[in-house]
Amino acid sequence: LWNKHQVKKFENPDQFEDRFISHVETNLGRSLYNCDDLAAYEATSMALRDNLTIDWNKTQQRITARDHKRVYYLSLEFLMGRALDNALINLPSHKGDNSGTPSRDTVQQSLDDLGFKLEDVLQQEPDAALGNGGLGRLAACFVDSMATENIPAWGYGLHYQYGIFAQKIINGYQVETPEYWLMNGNPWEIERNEIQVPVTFYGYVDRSNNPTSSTLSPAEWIGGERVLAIPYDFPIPGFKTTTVNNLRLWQARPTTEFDFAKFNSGDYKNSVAQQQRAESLTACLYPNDNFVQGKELRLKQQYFWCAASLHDIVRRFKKTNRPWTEFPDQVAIQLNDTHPTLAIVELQRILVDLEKLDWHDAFNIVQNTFSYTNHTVMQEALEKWPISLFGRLLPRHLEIIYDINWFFLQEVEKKFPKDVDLLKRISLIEENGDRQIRMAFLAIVGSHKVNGVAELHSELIKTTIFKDFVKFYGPSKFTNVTNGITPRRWLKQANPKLAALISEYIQDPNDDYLLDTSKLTKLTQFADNKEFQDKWNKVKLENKLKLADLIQKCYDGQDIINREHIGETLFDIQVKRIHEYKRQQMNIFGVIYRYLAMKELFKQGLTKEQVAKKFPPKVSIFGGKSAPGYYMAKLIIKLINSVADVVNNDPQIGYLLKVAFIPDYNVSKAEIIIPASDLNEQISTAGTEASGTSNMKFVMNGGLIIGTVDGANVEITREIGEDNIFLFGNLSENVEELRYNHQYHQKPIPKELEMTLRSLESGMFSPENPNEFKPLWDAIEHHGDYYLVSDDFESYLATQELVDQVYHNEQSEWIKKSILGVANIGFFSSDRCIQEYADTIWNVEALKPE
Ligand code: DL6
Repeated sequence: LWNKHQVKKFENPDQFEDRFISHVETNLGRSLYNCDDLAAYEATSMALRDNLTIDWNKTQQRITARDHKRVYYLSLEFLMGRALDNALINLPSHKGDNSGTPSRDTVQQSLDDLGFKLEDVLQQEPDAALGNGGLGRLAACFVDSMATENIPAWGYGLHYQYGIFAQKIINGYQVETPEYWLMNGNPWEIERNEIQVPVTFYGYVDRSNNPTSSTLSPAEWIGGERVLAIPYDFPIPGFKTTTVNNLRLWQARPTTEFDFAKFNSGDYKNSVAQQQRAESLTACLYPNDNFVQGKELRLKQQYFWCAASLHDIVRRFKKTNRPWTEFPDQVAIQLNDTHPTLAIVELQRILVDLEKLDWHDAFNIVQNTFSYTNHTVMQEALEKWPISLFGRLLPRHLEIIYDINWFFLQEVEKKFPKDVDLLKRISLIEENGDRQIRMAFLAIVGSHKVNGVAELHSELIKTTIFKDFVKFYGPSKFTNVTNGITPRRWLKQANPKLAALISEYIQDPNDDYLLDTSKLTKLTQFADNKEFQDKWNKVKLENKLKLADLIQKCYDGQDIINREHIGETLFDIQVKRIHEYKRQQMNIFGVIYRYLAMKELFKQGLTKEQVAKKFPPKVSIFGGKSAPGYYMAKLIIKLINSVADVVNNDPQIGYLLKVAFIPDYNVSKAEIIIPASDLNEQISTAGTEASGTSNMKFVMNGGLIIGTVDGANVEITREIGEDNIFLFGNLSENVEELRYNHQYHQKPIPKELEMTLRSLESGMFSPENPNEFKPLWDAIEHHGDYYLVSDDFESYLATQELVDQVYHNEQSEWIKKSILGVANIGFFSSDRCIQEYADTIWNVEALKPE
């Protein structure tokens, strides 16, 4: 009977249209005559989700039937962006396939026939913005690649009601507004009410049944507060495969144990208080990037998510009836930063307290199961939790951490007897002042591999923050997996015209290069080809016009960019979180200097054409959010907007220099912004940006980098050649000494920077309050210039001059560099990363559909 009634995927445009109409009329309860773009988006998404769900079921059955090892990727952030276009790109048939199966183009045609424009329908979807920046978007690229590479994998995260805030710019200042992305429901998620995992907090540890009273023996944790974790599942399609993986996001719900006593006694408010508290647990994403705030609610989020995910993972494993010793053969858990480190402790608790394993056998299983990715060396981003808070929330987990530490320190002592300083430095507990748990250290001890995210970063962690661990474990526990991005979204979806041009010239009508990005090297032969260069340039121009439209919309219809001159205007873009270490302040200082220098030339009587010779047309584009409590970052945003106000309204300057700040930078805006760049800024202080991933996205879209020798810029240079990137600035090995010098010697700052800072002081950009930007110049002149702006400013300006010269005087050279960048960026596909993780860390093989 089951076979007779098998649910079928739509396989041709006609069936797609049937499915679409059926969703409109039944699920949405609308008629086709009363179907707007939003309903069309919902019905299209549901039709596609139907197909994906069928493949999802088959994928899961296949994994279970083969008893195959699974990977679990634990990340507090998944910055997914929009799902519909991504699902369309991943539809099974492609150009050259005559099977009639709908491709993105045929769905577009069907929608057209039904009276809708795909472009408008796609716009209806809000971004799933459940992340802050690079770390969250990396997780999104990874789930895409794991499905594409047929790795049996699940992502686990939280189903925040409010993702990252929506950024508004009011009078030049960032204002945060909540964004309820689930306002219209979400056709991409399946709420699974049949699964409800209880999660406990607070309470005490009961040892009355334990004759030894040792913390190493099973104990009972009597929790004080209980909530339920409900999963929401998102199908994750792969490219050119029917593998569909799962992203499971947990949402907190109150238990049904409603306090009737309080209710009956008329205490209505308190009878529901606990219910409300439960729901607030997963209400909001913490909006900090590379910074920890140390709030109790955040720790609760972390435990809630780890406990629910592990419960799920263990339940699935137990169904195999294998002995516990085989757990690491069946399960690999990757910790995306230290946020999920509690999973290590929770698994140890499950094995010792619930499954009654010997403590050491259990910890052996734990270590062989987990691996940890570090994403930052910055002190302010390394998680530490005060013992007092931790012990109150998770009393049994604290005991387990003490035991892990006890055995670990014993091993260290054995290997390095009497090195008390080492013991202090390496302990999982920081003893200075308020005692705190060092989560990164716990993640290292509980894992079998630790990786950084670019070569330079992976070396840095070994010589700085984790130096003692390398001394103890030896270097082999530490490895590198350089980050990557999915070329499906960041080339095909974001830049369809460039993708079409590439597939035409490298004669790859089926887009196989999106799976094997080494095929992009075939572009090298066309790097000097005039016809190809012209076509390349035309695509760039079209993308720049699209971005000009977006900017115009952001500026309420004011057309900042002169379209007549757009072809000769260099689009110089820096989009990323606003952070002092990423140095948007240096970029805007550079813009100010350029403006002042241009004004000086005008003052000397030069004509516009003469000024343009020295400072050719350029638009400096910024985008990015600041953490709400990050004063300096917010001031940088204000400065950018204030400079834009002055420069954009200076008739003498006109189209020669414009500045734009695009509010509310997110994934779908990035898909418009990145393909339009000529130049992109990757200018972090050397040694601070672990990898960066927008650098890869820009190069994949034909943008050239101006950047420091930092993060993945180093390997990008190696891959694309140093002639095709504009590097400048001090190297990471000199940073410590430069910082030291700033503290102890007054070094004169370069005259260009001096001129810039004095213009700020004069009130040129803040006439009502000349002191408004004081903290920015003070940071450089009086507070040690921690981010070394004064040390890199001259070489930054000199390199910008070189950029102008090549862009304007050697156009063909510029395009050649752009083509060679794309040709050699293949290494940075996230498919390559996932293969490296699978081979060297997870020990898992692909499981291909038959
Ligand atoms: O690895 C992804 C991404 C890197 O590309 C960035 O360079 C790095 O800053 C970022 N790190 C974080 C760390 N935050 N925490 N926690 O977001 O990771």
